[in-house]
Amino acid sequence: MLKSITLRMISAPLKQPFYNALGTLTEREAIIIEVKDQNGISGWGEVVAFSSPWYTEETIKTCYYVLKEYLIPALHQELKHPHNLQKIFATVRGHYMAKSGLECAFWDLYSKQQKQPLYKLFGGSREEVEAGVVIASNDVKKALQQIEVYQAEGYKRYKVKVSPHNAIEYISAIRKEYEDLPLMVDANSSFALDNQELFRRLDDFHLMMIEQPLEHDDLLLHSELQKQLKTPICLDESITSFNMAKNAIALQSAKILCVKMGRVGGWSQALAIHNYSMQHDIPLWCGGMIEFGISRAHNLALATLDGFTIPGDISSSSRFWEEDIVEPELTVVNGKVKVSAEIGIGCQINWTVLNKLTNYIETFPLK
Ligand code: OSB
Ligand code: MG
Repeated sequence: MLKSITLRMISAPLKQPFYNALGTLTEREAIIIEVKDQNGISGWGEVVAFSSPWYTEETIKTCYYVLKEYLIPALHQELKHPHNLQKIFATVRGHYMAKSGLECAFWDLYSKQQKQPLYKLFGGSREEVEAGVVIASNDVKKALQQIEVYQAEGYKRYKVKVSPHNAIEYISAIRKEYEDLPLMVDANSSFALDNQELFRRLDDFHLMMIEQPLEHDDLLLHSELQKQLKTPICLDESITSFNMAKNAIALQSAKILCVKMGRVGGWSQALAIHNYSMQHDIPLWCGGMIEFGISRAHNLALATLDGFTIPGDISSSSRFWEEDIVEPELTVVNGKVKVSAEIGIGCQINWTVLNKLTNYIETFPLK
């Protein structure tokens, strides 16, 4: 039997500003969701929408509203299995980021009730996961310095945020120093199909992939571009749900997909994308959202599944935060993260940090 759901609004400054083609981020808000059962066991989820709609339509405030007004009131104490959430959530169109936070909290709770590590529920087989990191700098020299630091930690994949104005400058400087670095770029939809010269030059840097070069909702244009490129396209922003992934694969809009559980609606959708992509030989990696330790722990569990063959945005807690809200913090050692053998998401709440970052709390008893 379920008891209550608690929403905590938190915020924390980033250690360094996060520069990308769409804007600059210096501060992160999130909603931390706790689902409690009658035995006092808690499951944890995190809403990874941003404070404003620069990257997805949803924001922290739209998520809070939809959770409070629609998703939480649709739940009841007798909810037996997290699988049943899909049907309940289908009464609300879209709002996948709000749904994801809540669904993730239920899966964590369920796996704790079953006394199992979460990743084992879904057949995850890896005990460690290869880690990738993002370079989101406004200066080539600083980007090179960051790569040097991350190389010392052994990261297996380097994703550089670029715009049409700086892509060649960044990538040629990096390739000059690191000929064989596993390198990719993320354009965050800032390129246009007629940037022919830019694509021709990028194609010569043996990049692992170009992430979301074109508009966030244009699968046809990506399909057109992929025909002209040697370098694989990876879709990020475009993959908002299982159906979008299915459509992108059918249209050959990308050769690789980035799965962000926090954006596609949680575990059920992420698993559907995983299974479908494996059937169609589309390699996957797990995308990050500059999130706190709870969402990272869910992502890490997702990345243990067989279809996730490319190192994702799985970086140490210390990449973004002075202190994370979980303990132990997520730590990359020799380019890998060990998957916890503990039940659920495999980490505890660091209450000192969580309380310090919390701006607002509301608890909803379940009827
Ligand atoms: O486009 O992949 C993106 C972070 C926030 C919003 C969008 C993106 C990102 C990242 C991932 O690049 C960073 C991370 O969490 O490691
Ligand atoms: Mg991206």
